[in-house]
Amino acid sequence: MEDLPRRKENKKLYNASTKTLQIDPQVRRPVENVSSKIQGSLKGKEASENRETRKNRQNRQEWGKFEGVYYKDLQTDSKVQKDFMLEMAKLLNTYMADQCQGKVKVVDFHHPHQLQDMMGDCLTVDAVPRDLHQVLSDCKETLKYCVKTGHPHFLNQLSTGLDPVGVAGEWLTAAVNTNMFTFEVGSVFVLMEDIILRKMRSFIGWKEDGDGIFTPGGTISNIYALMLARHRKFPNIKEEGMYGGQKMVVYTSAQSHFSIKKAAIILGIGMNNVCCIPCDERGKMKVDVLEREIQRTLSDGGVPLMVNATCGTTVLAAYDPVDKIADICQKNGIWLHVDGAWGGSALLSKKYKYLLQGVERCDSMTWNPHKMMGVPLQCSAILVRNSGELQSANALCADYLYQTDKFYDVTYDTGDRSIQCGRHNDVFKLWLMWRSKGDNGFEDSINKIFHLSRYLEEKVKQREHFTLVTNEVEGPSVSFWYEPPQLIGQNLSPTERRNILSKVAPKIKESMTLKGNMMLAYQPLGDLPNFFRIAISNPRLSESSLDWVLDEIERLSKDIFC
Ligand code: ABU
Repeated sequence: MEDLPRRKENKKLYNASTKTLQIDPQVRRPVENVSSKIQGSLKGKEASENRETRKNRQNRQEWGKFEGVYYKDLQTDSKVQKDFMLEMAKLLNTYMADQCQGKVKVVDFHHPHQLQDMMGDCLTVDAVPRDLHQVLSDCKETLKYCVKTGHPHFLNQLSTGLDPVGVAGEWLTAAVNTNMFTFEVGSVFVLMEDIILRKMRSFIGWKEDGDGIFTPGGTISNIYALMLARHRKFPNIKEEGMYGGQKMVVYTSAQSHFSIKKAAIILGIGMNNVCCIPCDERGKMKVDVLEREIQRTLSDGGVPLMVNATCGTTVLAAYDPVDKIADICQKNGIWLHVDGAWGGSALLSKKYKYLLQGVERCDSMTWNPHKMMGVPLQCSAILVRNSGELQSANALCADYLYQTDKFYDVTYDTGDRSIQCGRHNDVFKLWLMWRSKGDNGFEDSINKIFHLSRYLEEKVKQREHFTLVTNEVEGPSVSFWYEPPQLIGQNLSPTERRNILSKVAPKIKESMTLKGNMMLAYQPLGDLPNFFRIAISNPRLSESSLDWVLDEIERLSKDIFC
């Protein structure tokens, strides 16, 4: 891949006389410039073919033996298959090692159609097969543009890091390529799922048999919870639908995840019947308001269906007071769901499990090991206190799949409790990591993640021009504003200051992404203007890498706002 001309990245954006931040049109639209340069020198298909030839030349020495060797040869020659897979393993191993050691950039960002131009023929799929040399080159080229989510400076999401055992588990899962719906094909993985779900339930504090299933992410887990709540209250909806029923109301904090509203939409409850309870300054649900809203629903003739208590909100990582919410749910006979997608893993730590105090009183809990436990995406579980509820809500007993006259114990055919038919095996990588780390290893990781977040919180407190959004950080996410000194001391009204502040984080984010050396998240929250969020889920991070991130924010800001 030739080095393309880089765009001019930063311009002075603050206009002191008008007290505004300018959006530089050159920075906003770099793509056309770069792409027209490419197209000016090399035209269309010819250009793309030339690029492919160049790339092939570079890779020829490495993978020369695969030239003229095709997919069909993989199927007939076991040596070809073995050599091909070994080359892939080498490629992926280098990819993982380089990013985890911070040897490469976090991202080599290009706008969509720029990337399309650059990758050229690597992206098209047509009638003629490519040889395996090309296939390996395609993989290498693809990896070049992937965001390096295992890099110590990738802090953009709640899921970060790259666990080698977890990745090995995912490889094995892909190689086995089985389905989880029945024991006859899911086999040992069905047993592992049972063991891991039991283990997770035991960390919640449930002693009895319960229920659970791995799902394609926290949103789906939350949808399951609402479906179960509805099924318990109105079991006939499964057959009859919801025509003419009573209005059902779901309660969740204003800072909870949007998936609660999605669940209400999907299940026909309606997003306007999701009552968003305001939060205190730390982002925790105000329980007195919850109680009032439930009474209001009852006096209006509605049915309070479910309360969702978030343990680890998406932005501030706040934990709702589960115990107090459980009191209210118990008094009013309401299903209590805990969305612990982000913060549920604190249960693995004796030091931090207090954050979920009362969790054993909930009816269901979402817990995403692909976040704080560092399991490769995707790995999310819905855990249910009472056994049989998933089966009762979902079972259709398809007799081509879940025959009751099979020769083995069909209670191990777990698929009918799912809303899916075919289901990916998400448990093996988690099981393998749990085998290799043990409870103690996971506890150490969680403690380290929390320690790092406390360290970062302290550093943000100490640094000039950095301000924490909340002074009492609970989960391992640290949210803060950075106010460039160039903007401070200006004679700004609060509104002007707020308007400028709201543009600072997006501008610094743009700059870091184009430079490619780190990625952080930013967002507004209610009335609060944009701020950075650093969520820590990679236990391989160090204090010095976090210091570097704060330094880099200052450096980038200097370039932009000087
Ligand atoms: N499901 C919430 C994910 C949000 C994030 O990774 O930033």
